[in-house]
Amino acid sequence: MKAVKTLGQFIIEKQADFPYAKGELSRLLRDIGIAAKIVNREVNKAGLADILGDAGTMNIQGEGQKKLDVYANEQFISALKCGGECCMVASEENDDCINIESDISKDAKYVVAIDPLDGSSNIDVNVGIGTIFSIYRRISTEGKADLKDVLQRGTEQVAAGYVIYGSSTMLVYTTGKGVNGFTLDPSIGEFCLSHPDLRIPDDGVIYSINEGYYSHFPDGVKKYIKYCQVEDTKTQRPYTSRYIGSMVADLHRNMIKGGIFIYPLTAAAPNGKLRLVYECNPMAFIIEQAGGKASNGYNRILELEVTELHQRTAIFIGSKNMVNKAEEMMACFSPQLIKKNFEGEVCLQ
Ligand code: AHM
Ligand code: MG
Repeated sequence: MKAVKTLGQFIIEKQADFPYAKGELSRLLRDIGIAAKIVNREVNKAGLADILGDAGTMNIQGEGQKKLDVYANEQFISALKCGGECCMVASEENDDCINIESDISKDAKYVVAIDPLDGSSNIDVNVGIGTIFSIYRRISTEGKADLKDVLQRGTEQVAAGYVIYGSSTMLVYTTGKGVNGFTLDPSIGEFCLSHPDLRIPDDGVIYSINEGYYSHFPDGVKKYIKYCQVEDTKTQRPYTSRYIGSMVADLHRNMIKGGIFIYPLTAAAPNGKLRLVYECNPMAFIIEQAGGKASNGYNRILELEVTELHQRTAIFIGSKNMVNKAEEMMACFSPQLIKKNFEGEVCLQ
């Protein structure tokens, strides 16, 4: 019988790769794993416990918060506070960064950016949802950690990961040395290594995009969608369209099977919908570490300048050759032209 390796054992084993590491990052990852298990327990009870539906509040982006959004946010923040390895948290659900001012956290080296529950619109209908997290080393040297600690380029991430609450619950993470996936075994309450050294195929046959917005996409995106739909046996086209509407679930599937996920600029969201700091950068880090590619259509996501906590971006992410092809088609239409076209459009919102 194959020996089981838990997330905790794996993290300790990997710490040996960094001889001068003091175990802080390992403990931080462990804290995130614990919070993920607590959130998973509630997600699994959704429908039984009074946890479905709207919380009756809005986040800074004007999006209605679900009860589970709020619950997950509280759980992750509380785990990070109690763990003592994180001095500041930035969350999709909070307008500003949260300084952790406990005695055990005062010398903490790390800041965490998090989307506690991504894919909120799927919460009430038993469809896969996720948590996305990104870890940076604090760069400010005096006083409390501040905004600049979290406004670092994606290339500066120390670790990133996601949890997918799906048909089974998985935690997938990278510290810049490949990607590993752990499945939660509910019988022992532990994440166990199930997907060592995850690699995304260079090519795929799945494209994932909300085609309902087709008429409001930039021309380069329309051109790429048409390319996906054209018959060509050599490149296995037409491709298959798969879109769940939960970035974590869509990307997890595409990472395993090969595919591209696109959330472009649209007339309704001229700066993109997805957030750079706690959605796109961590996912880009993971996908690149798995051998894939992530771009805003023109430039590498991880190199984009970060100026705002809740900054949005377009994203084209997944199998390397598919993203290259999409970029090739975007190159025919400059970002300036896209903006100009949007200005002439009727806004959806
Ligand atoms: P959320 O963070 O409010 O849940 O929104 C992010 C989600 C992504 O998971 C998903 O890819 C996208 O929004 C779906 O948006 P749309 O419904 O516009 O296709
Ligand atoms: Mg989100």
